[in-house]
Amino acid sequence: MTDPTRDYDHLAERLSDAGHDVAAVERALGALVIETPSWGYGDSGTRFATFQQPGRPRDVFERLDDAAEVHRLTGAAGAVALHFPWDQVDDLSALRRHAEELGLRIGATNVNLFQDPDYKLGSLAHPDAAVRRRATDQLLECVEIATALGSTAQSLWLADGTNYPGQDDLTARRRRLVASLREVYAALPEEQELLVEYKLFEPAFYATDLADWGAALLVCQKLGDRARVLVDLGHHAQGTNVEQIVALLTEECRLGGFHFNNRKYADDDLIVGSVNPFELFLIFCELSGTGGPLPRLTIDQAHNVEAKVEAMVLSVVNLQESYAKALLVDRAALAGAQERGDVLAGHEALLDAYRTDVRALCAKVRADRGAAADPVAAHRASGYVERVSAERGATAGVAGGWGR
Ligand code: RM4
Ligand code: MN
Ligand code: MN
Repeated sequence: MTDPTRDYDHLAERLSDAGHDVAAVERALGALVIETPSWGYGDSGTRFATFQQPGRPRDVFERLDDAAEVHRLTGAAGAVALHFPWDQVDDLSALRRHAEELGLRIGATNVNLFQDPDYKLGSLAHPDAAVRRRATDQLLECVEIATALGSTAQSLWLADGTNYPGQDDLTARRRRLVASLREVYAALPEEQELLVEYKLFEPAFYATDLADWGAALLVCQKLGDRARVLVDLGHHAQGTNVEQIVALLTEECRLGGFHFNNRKYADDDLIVGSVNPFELFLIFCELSGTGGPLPRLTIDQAHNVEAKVEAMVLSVVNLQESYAKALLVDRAALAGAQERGDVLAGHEALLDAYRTDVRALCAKVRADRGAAADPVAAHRASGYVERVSAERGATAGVAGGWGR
């Protein structure tokens, strides 16, 4: 972009001429809220190595500071999802206050039911009733934590499953899981929803208890209206049509939210939109197609080699741009083509929007909100990383995530 103002003027004029309500698109874009994950700011790695980042946050307060920096730059990241016990503190009200002072609110609370040695064979579906009790109590405690923090969602990803055929009874595991979740759902305050995430495999290699959207949806239907499915972009088999899952769950009023990341092979947790931007656009086409409110949109990333805050900023920017493109789909042309059975015209209606360079539009929306026109460049120029590196020290602290 050479001259952002001129680029914007050209684009706005072209879009208006094509019949778009540019002000309405800008309003929708300005209202986008992305939750960033506290666990995405600490060090994380693969099973081979965890590399320490300069300026890595030492605790959840500093993770919130980093999240605030992402929000300052993008204007669209005003909520932070937390993970417990990774983000455990003695004084929850101090944590809530810290978030509010930074202009943030607490997003979904996630419970970690996968690292404790007791959970080796599962948590809510564990064969031993005592372990199930412990896991259920931990989740109930997280419901109370959420209440104290003003969070309105309990987000649940289970590592439960088996590695070998015959290791456990598949039907019995499902019954135990449903029974444990019924107890939690019954204790859920009105203002909280239960988001049920699924994942094809890993850490269980033979059978995962909640392996796909169907398994998650069936459990949600057993629990009640406030139980909804959460889609994580890294949790499907290769080739799965995720946008169709979005359409289906939206239609059933069971799409609770998204965990955005990107992948090439498995649950790679890469920067959003880095590998498959067209899929991301198609997902936003489905999310915004009904005209209803967007579900909870969260980033779930665990970078190992890229700079954390910068990677998060780029993810938010990529989400803004995908959403902007989806808002530019000529819905009337699309519907007309579909009615006429004009296959390529329908496809072109999508491609037209996808190929629009929306960067100047997004830059304008960010600048209007007091954020940065070019957030990555602004972040690099701000000296933020250098400043927090000096404050926090190069090696001090413990990661709130995989790096522990
Ligand atoms: C899982 C899943 C969960 C996240 C953990 C850390 O793969 O995506 O959402 O909480 O990782
Ligand atoms: Mn996830
Ligand atoms: Mn994941």
